[in-house]
Amino acid sequence: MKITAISPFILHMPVTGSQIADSTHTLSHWGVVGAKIDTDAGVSGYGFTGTHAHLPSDQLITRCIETCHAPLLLGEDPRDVQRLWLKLARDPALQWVGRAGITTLSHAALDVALWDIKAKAAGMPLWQLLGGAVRERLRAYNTDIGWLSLSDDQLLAGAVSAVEDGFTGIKIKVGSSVERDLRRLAAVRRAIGPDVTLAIDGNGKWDLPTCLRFCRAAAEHDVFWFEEPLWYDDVKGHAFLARSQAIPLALGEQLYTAEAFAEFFQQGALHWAQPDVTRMAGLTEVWRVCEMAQGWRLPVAPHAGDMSQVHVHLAYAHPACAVLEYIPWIRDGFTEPAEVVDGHFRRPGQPGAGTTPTPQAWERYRRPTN
Ligand code: 0YR
Ligand code: MG
Repeated sequence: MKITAISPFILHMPVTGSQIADSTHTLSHWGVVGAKIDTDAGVSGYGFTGTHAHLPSDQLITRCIETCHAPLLLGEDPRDVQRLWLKLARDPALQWVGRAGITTLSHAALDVALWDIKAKAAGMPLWQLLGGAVRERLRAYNTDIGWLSLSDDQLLAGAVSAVEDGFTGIKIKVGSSVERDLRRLAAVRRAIGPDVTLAIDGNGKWDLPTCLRFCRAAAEHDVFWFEEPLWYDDVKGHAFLARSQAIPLALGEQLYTAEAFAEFFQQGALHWAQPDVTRMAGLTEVWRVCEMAQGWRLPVAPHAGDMSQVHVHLAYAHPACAVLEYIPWIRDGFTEPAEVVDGHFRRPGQPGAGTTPTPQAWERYRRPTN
């Protein structure tokens, strides 16, 4: 089998409501930015990274796909995913300009598209190709009810209705002010009762003293994890925070490499690893992080840059993945949407990686790639 064409694409799909905000970003659309890879066998694969739908920066990614990475893949056998991963990651010219950033996001999309082809060619859903399912059911947690842009009333109504819908876990955003966030955390815990897991996500906004003050008061609400309390790369700060208070720490959605995760593991600076196939160089690199987490006997909760279209396959196949994030923004744009029934992700049945867009989404959300 040979790769015959690589076509970049940009889709901008609307979020729930008109816009949402966390501590650092406000957005109205999720960017699904990636590539379709065609082969001489009639099989096509799709892969994408996730962005905040900022067209000029999305076009940097599609340009990297088109002019830098695609020429390295044309004519190759797409099923050689590990060899092709190395070919892209270790290309001397690209390594010089970026071991993280645009080049990695481009690589992420292409690596997933290759896995999609390999699984489709094998006639299997990706989880099966990865070794088969290690669990009967995969627990979902809902993030889409917890945005900082929601009023207190909206937040509480959303949390209660998610629990009524069957979710046994939710996550709310923090990082506005300690007082407001503590008030909302306490109110949500009261509304959902003691049995639902409740995580919080700071998106890297606060400094260490603010986190210490917040955690002292937050601990009584049984916080499942505190995600990205500090700046993404601050290993020392997270290591200190992990040791000085009781709430478990989660992070990784902004880390690009397995080496970056290795540092956090070695320093005891995280409890939950949150790699993302759309941020790291694809599933190939994220699998390494899952293996590393397993070695440290720590759980993985993949981050929803792909809105769980691909991670649902990973999480059914890898024993370290304990729970998966649910945000329904883009699911209807795919031929097999990530679907939660009774608080658990349905196991995908279609061959591939879950990345094939519907013709309707293709028609409706497409934006120019240059
Ligand atoms: C909005 N999930 C996250 C969204 C979300 C972000 O910036 O991208 O909140 O990806 O942190 O855990
Ligand atoms: Mg997060």
